[in-house]
Amino acid sequence: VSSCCDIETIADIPSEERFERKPLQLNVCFDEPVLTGDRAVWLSLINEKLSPLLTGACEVHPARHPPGIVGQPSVVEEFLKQCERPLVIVGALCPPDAPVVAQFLSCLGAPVWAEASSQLLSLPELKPLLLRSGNGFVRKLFDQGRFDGVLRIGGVPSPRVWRDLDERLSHLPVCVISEQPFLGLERGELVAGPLPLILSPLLETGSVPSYTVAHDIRAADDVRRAGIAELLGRYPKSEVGMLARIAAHVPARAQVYLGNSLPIREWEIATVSGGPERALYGVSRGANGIDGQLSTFLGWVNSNRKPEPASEAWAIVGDLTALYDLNAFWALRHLEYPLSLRVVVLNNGGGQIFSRMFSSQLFLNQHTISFKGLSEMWGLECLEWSGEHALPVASSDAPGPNLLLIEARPCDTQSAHFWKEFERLQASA
Ligand SMILES: Cc1ncc(C[n+]2csc(CCOP(=O)(O)OP(=O)(O)O)c2C)c(N)n1
Repeated sequence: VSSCCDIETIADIPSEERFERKPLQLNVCFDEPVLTGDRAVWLSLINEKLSPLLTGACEVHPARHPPGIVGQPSVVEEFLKQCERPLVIVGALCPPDAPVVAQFLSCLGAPVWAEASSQLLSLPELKPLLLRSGNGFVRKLFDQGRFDGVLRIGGVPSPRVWRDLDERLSHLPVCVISEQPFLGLERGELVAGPLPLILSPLLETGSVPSYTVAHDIRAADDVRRAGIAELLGRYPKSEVGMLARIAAHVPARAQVYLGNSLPIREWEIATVSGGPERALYGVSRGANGIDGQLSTFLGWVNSNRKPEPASEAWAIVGDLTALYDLNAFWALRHLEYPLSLRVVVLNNGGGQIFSRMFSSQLFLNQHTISFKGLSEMWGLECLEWSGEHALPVASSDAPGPNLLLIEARPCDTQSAHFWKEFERLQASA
């Protein structure tokens, strides 16, 4: 996306904004419920304002990123001065920014809840700070009043607890340090710009206060983490259990792309006992379309650092997501580097993210499609994996771009048991 802007009121719809010749994504958030007259007004205004862009009649200029930093970095210092027990939430980070963020977090010493897309989960120096037992546990800590402020670093986090900060946790102060000028909430302090420009001066001037992770929080997280590891071992054919087995198989420094929908949420649980060391993560979340994700994966690996010999790149996506991009492998011939590509389609027979949101099965788009036909279409090796045996490996490890499609079919019963016990574990005292 070449340019971003926050559209908070109708008057904010940009009329002069100009975009580079690149895909443009507009996220328009409506207050719920959306079926009011306002929606029609919005739609017609958006249409009117943006129609020049859609017809190609707009002038094309380079993107205008805000120069330097938006907001005062001193806001971060002020925010931290007011907090005795902050929680740091780390969303998506650009890989080159991860070291300075890790240094800042180590210095700060506060508990950290990081998404896989933060690139931080496997850093040994952060292990004592990371809370790894999931959304339910963190929500519980909020309910117990264990945090008196939230510092977000990086992209807008996907877990529910982030949105709670606009709802039942709206009394807690929030400060955001991000590359993009988006708060992702209706409130809070924002300092936006290149993260090293914001964080390095704080580190250099010694103005980062020092916190600790409370012993009982550390202990409760460790107990739950061990409990989750035990569940993963007990239900190896559940969806998360199979993801954990995949994670154990992915080599260090591999590129890992997580696509919609559950794999993104499940990966953090699946790697509680450790995932691939120093993996490079790319993530495309539910707010984005589920379409085009396999193509995105191929484009992403092609644009990443030149891989080391025998380097592997893994994509893990849902079945509907894969079905929305059947033509993706066309791009294989354009890959510039020899890579071993592993595309795992987690075939749970539909969009299971909706199974815990809606009572009607209609939302799931259930099916019994097999992905063998897709591999035949593109001449790819395809292996089915029901979790009964070890994860299958490619029959040929010949150098050069090669792609193995793994259709993983989790066991519904084991998945149901896993989630039931997982939720019980989260809720435990
Ligand atoms: C183009 C597009 N259509 C519909 C959606 C709404 N949507 C979000 S997640 C999802 C289901 C994804 O299913 P699947 O890839 O099988 O993953 P699972 O939920 O099983 O993990 C859908 C349809 C979307 N994000 N983009």
